[in-house]
Amino acid sequence: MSLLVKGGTVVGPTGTQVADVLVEGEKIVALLDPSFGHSITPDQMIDAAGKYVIPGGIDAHTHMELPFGGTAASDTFDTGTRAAAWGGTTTIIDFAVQRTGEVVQDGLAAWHAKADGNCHIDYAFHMILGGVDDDSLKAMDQLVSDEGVTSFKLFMAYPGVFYSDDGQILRAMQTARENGAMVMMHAENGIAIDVLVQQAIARGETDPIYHGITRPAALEAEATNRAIALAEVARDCPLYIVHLSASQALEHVAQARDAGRNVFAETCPQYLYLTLEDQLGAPGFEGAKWVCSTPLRSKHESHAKDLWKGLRSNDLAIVSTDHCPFCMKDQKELGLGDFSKIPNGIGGVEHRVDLIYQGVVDGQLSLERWVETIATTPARMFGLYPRKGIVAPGSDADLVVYDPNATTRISVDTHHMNMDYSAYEGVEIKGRVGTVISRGEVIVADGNYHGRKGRGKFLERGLSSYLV
Ligand code: DUC
Ligand code: ZN
Ligand code: ZN
Ligand code: ZN
Repeated sequence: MSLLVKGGTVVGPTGTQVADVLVEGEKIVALLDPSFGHSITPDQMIDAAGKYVIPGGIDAHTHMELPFGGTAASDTFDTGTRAAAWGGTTTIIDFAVQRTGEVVQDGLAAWHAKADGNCHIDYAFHMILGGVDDDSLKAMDQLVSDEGVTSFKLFMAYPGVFYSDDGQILRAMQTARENGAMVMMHAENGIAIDVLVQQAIARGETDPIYHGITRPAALEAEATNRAIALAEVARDCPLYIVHLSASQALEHVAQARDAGRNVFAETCPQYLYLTLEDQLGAPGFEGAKWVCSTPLRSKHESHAKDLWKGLRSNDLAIVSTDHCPFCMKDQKELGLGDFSKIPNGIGGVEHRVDLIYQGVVDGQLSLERWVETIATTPARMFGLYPRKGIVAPGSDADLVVYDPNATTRISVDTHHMNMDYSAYEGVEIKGRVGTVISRGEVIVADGNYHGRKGRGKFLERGLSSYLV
């Protein structure tokens, strides 16, 4: 089966070119210069004239079905990967969870059982360590060598749930330094945050907005700095800060990077587009829609502006979503009268490619940097390159034909995520995902869905190509 994506502007991390992209089976086999002419008669042809052809998006941070606060994230691997496909994302890296007290490999097996046969696009796993001890350190080695899981997330937040103390973090970092894995960090000082949360509740400050107010930027910055210091002590263990939201945290990352350290970070669309004031302005309990951790930051500070700058300077390498959706009904509502019981998370896996393209329209990013932050760098950072993340011969034919002249309006009425609201309701974007191809198969075209659950494959990852 051959497929020709004809006449589009192919965008890669280093430049653009008008080319016909020839696909045979699941792979890209050639990029042909149309001005030379060729006589290929493919089985299927897609006209991409006037459009961009980019590698399928890679969302390196999702939480399908994550158990949290007595409920579970509302997208299954079925609904969540289908929504991702609609939005031009053809690979996700989800977080498998070792619950505290559980054997790491059992946690991984449980995640495989959730995803197996249910995914519409390809998928891989990071592993959340719910505790660091001799057994989990040994398990880290085994996952890296045998399971294709080469990154481990630790939490400086959520005492009593996922939390690791500094000694545990240091030991995990030392192990990662030896086996080549990446340590991913949720960097917020959870011990101090819990004090602020208890004090707020005691004062009767129970509305959703107090979630953000009790998680100040200073406590994200402090934890980020501490994680960077611990990684340095672990002989420069590779460290990746997830969902970075605050300017002060970014400054610590930038400083470490300027010193040549093995420190990387991602941000998410919610921190680029949504603010604490949007949440504050919402009536009644509506603010719960935007309860996530790290929290939304104030528009009266320079966070969003600094995050865009960080994306340009590569102090922020990647945009992921931290897709962790909960419905208002029966889920966010668990926190009526007590914000600390609102399950934390925003769903956005469907909108990342569009929302970051809006950064191109707004003059924040180049076309090349758009592709790099949503596809190429995630592939390189997490050991999927060059199979994924690039439009090049030999790579998987994961392609998005992107229409810069169409518009997208985000709404709960039209999205495909299993959520009863949209965090971006009414937002309009210039640009729209057109055709989506996953391993050579057209899964979205002309506003119709042609994919199916179970076609997505588990990807064993190698080590990060960013490590020194
Ligand atoms: N943050 C969220 O918003 N949700 C799930 C976990 C996390 O760290
Ligand atoms: Zn987190
Ligand atoms: Zn710098
Ligand atoms: Zn997360």
